[in-house]
Amino acid sequence: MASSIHLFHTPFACSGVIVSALEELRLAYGDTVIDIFNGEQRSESYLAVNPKGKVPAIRIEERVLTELPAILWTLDDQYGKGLLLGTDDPLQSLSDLIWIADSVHGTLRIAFMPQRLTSGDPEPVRQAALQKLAPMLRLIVERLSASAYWANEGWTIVDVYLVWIFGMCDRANVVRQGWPDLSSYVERVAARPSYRRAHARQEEAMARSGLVLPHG
Ligand SMILES: N[C@@H](CCC(=O)N[C@@H](CS)C(=O)NCC(=O)O)C(=O)O
Repeated sequence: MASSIHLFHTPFACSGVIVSALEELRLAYGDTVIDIFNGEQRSESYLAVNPKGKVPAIRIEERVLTELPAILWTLDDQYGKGLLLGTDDPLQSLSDLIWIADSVHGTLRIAFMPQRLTSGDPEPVRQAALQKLAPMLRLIVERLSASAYWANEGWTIVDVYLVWIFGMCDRANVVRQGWPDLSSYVERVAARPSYRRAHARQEEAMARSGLVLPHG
């Protein structure tokens, strides 16, 4: 029997990685848009779903899951068996997802919104985050410059998360000096049918909810 899946997300935020995963697996799901740009993640009704006050959250049957790596592992395990994380070494994909979600995304968030961490001048906080981020991004771009996808065996959902990270880098004004040209990598990942369906689905969710992205 098909399971009931409901995603709480903000179009084109990191929750878009989960939309891509659901589309890759061709799963049917309902969704609720959470407007994180206007504080809806801290509303009483959403905190009842995810007390951590972040998107994404996903309800599969009666269970609510949060944290991108845990959600992706669960979707792969229950519905994909390697379709998201690859078949060669899914545990390595999980480990990489945890590193991206925790270290890379976590540090990038500080570079993007340093004012959240200080009531004083945010610039030194931003600079410290950028400095911490630099070796992580170097590791990522060097690896991608030598292979078509993050995993040797080919596309995994890790690539979708990395493409989202690169978009965030641009919004956080991370200087790409010394980086190899990643445009063909980004185009390759964005050309995947599930990515395109996920894009359309998020556009549709935006139109339905009236959400406006602050960064256009
Ligand atoms: N550790 C969480 C992080 C999720 C996260 O950072 N979500 C952002 C959107 S990309 C969010 O909800 N931001 C709202 C806020 O921080 O108030 C995960 O892996 O799912």
